[in-house]
This record gives sequence, C-alpha cells and structure tokens, in this order.
Amino acid sequence: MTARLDEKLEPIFQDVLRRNPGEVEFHQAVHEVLETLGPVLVKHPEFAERKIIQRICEPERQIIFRVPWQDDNGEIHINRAFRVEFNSALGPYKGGMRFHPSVYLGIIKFLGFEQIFKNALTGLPIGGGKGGSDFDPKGRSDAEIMRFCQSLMTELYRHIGEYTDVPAGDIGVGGREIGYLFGQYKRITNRYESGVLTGKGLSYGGSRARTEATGYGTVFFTQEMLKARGDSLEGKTVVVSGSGNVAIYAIEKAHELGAKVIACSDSSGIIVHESGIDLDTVKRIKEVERRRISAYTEFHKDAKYVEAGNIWSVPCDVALPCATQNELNGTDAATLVKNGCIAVAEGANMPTTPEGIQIFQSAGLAYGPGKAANAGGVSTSALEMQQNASRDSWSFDFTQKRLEEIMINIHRDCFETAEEFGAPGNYVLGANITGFIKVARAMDAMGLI
Ligand code: NDP
Ligand code: 2IT
Repeated sequence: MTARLDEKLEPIFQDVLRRNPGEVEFHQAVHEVLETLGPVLVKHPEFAERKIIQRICEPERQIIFRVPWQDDNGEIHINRAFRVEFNSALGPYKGGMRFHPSVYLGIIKFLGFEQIFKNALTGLPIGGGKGGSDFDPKGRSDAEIMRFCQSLMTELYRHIGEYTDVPAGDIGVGGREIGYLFGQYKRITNRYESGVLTGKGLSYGGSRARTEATGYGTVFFTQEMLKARGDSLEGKTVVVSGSGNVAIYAIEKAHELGAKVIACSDSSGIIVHESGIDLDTVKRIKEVERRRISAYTEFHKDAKYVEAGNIWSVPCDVALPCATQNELNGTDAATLVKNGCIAVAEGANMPTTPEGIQIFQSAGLAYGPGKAANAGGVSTSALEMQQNASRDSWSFDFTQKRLEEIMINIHRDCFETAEEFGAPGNYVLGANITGFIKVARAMDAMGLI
C-alpha cells in the first residue's frame, strides 16, 4: 500500500485488515477507495458519525458452498463456490460470477466491493455483489461445463432472484455458462424469471450489445478522457491485454473509432501485429475454437508471438488492460510512460497495482480506473433487466446509444467531482467519491442498516 490514510480512515482500514486476514486483494481495493474519501468526511461529517464506511466495508451476506460434479471419465471433483452480497442500498445485488482456479474469498470480496461503487456510478438501480468458483474451465468439454453449472445452480438458486441478487458473467463465464445456469434455475424454480441472470443469449431474453458492452464502454470512456484533453482515438496506436470478452470488444470499438490495436495476449503469451490485430482471427481462436492466442501466427505469418512476453513493453499511445487484477505493476507503468503512452483505461477490475497508479498519476496521463472505465458491462446488464421487466427487446443501435450515453455521463460525473474536490483530472478520486456519496446517502436515508 503506497499512500498514507487520513487519521479518521486509518483505524477503519486497520479494522478491515484484522477482520479479513489474508484477503490481500480485498485489502488493496478497500485501501484504494479509502485513500480518496478524506475530503468527503470533512464535507459530510454525518457519514463518519453514522459509521457509513465501516458498514460499507462489511458485506451484507457471504455465501460459501460445495459444488460436486463428475467429469467425462466419471471422476468426482469438489469445487468451492461463493456469492458475496455486498450492498443493496441502491438495488438488488448485481455483479458477475468468475470461474478461475485463483478464486478464493478475498478475490470475490475485492470484486464485490468494487462493484458497489461501479454500479452506483452507472446511475441505474443496482446494488453490488460478486460470485464465482475455483473451478478451472480450461480444457473441459461442454458436457463437463454443463454439469458443473447445473451443480452450482442447484445451491445458488435459493439465494438469487430478480429482486434479490442478479448474477452475470466475468472471467471464465460467458454466454455458454449463463445458458446452462439459467436453464437449471428455470427448472428448479419452475419460473421463467428472465431478470434473474444477465448476459443471456438473444434467443431467451438477453440484450443486444451486452456481449460487446464492457469493451465498447471502456473505449467510449477512453474517447471521453481524450476529448477532455482536446484529443481523440483517431490514428492512435493501442495495446490491449487479454483476448477474452472484454479485450475482443475493446479492440473492435478501438478499430471502429480509427485507432490501430497492435497487441493482445492471454495468460500464456502475447501477440504483436504491427499492421493491426485481425479481430476475426482472434474471435475464431477464442470464441469458437477456444484455443491459445499463440494460434494467431498460424493465420498471420507477419505477427510475432512471445511466450510469457510482457505486453506493456510494446510502445503505444493508449493502453487498455483487459485481462485480470494486478497485471500492470510499477515497472510496467514506468515503461508505458517512458514510451509516450498518453491514456490508460481499465477494462479489467483493478489491473493496475497501487505503485502503477501512482506512476500514472504523477506522470499526468489520462488514467481511467476500472470502476468507471469498465462500467459499461454492468450498465448494459441493467438495461437487460429493464427489457426483461417490461418484456421488451431493443435494437442494437438503441442499446448501444444508451450505453454510450451512460459512459459519457460517468466520465462527466467523475471529471466534475474531481474538479469539485480540488483534484482536476484525477478519475480515481472522482469515481470513488461520486460512487460513495450515492451509496452513503441511500444508506443514511434508510436508518441503521
Ligand atoms: P474472459 O474469461 O473472457 O477473458 C479473460 C482474459 O484475461 C483471457 O484472455 C485470459 O487468458 C486473461 N487472463 C485471465 N486471468 C489471467 C491471469 N491470471 N493472468 C493472465 N491473463 C489472465 O474474461 P472477461 O474478458 O470477461 O474479463 C476480463 C476482465 O474484465 C476481468 O478483470 C473482469 O473482472 C473484467 N470485467 C469483465 C466484465 C464483463 O462483462 N465480462 C465487466 C467488467 C469487468 P487465459 O484464457 O489464458 O486465461
Ligand atoms: O465486473 C463486472 O462489472 C462484471 N463482470 C459484469 C457484471 C454484470 O452484472 O454484468
């Protein structure tokens, strides 16, 4: 942890450390928010008096359960799954499910904590939650994925609902998994409750533009940050980490807006293609064939694959981390700055370490933190809930337009809040304070909850 906390906030953080031992990602996420809340307590002493921050740091409910399942050879596996229902002041708990072997309670709590403020920033009526499992989907057949999802939902169904908690996708959970989860929910409950999950397929209540929303939203946010500096994405060189859902659609929108994406990656290595990443190839490899990104060079002989390469060493104007937490450290940030990078927007959740953030901020480049820059995904999930509630289905263009407006508004709110609190251009402070005040006001109005 880099920056020191305000004297009112340090004891709150110490308490979080004591009550949540070993959950380092959760500590990091809480610290990053607390670092910026000092001036809010000066302006709103009632929030300190009524211990709003202490309450926000404690999830409303944490569910941990066993998920037994059988692989295609009949072997039995036991996984652990989580749903952390963090805060419902603004609406039903809302947030994705992550399937990745690194998942443990500390990861789900960091993601759930971030989600509270992100969801508040969207201006839509959604609380914050997150879930997932230490299940590793890599190399598993469709039948194995289905059995795992059905087993998980056989417990999860009792905790969720359109007015209670609405899960969606995250790492390792996309359209296929949401389909299996929804099918099992419908079967167990005997209800066609479309609004219980988002990220659904278009044939059974999904929203157009939800698949694209997070990546597109991150690029809309980047465009707004550049506009605020009298610049644009036109003609810029971009590097995008990851090659999953968020990365793919960030690349697509960056290309549409006239930028050139020259590198992407997966957890094995990086692809550098100076003439521009061919997205059809990435989609084929990742969305259809479910292979490693190294396969890209089979289709493009002029592209280079570097096993375990560092994507942040590729010179660029704009960097979009779209893979995972803490994927960009202080050394990487210094390299990006040295190479002339002017903007960084986070498609992933908490991809930049505290040291990295500090380097970006002191270099004065445009830095958009995940809870603002990747809020397009959950925003469009909320639009999916709206369509489900009104039994309607909107066009792609209409939904995308709404997404763009939401991202423009989030940028404006963060920008103006940063100015109001005397930190112009500091989107971290702007996002944290804007999100916090919305949640704090709602909690305060509801009494001691
Ligand atoms: P996907 O599973 O579709 O893709 C994840 C990508 O990141 C893959 O390329 C994966 O590589 C890479 N990756 C994952 N974990 C690691 C790791 N430990 N080290 C290196 N690379 C890794 O997930 P999404 O695209 O949905 O999610 C990416 C990020 O965006 C996450 O931080 C997620 O929380 C965030 N996010 C997602 C939203 C959504 O709507 N999906 C909304 C907002 C944020 P490999 O295949 O090799 O594992
Ligand atoms: O981190 C996130 O915002 C997501 N994974 C999307 C959550 C959602 O409910 O759409």
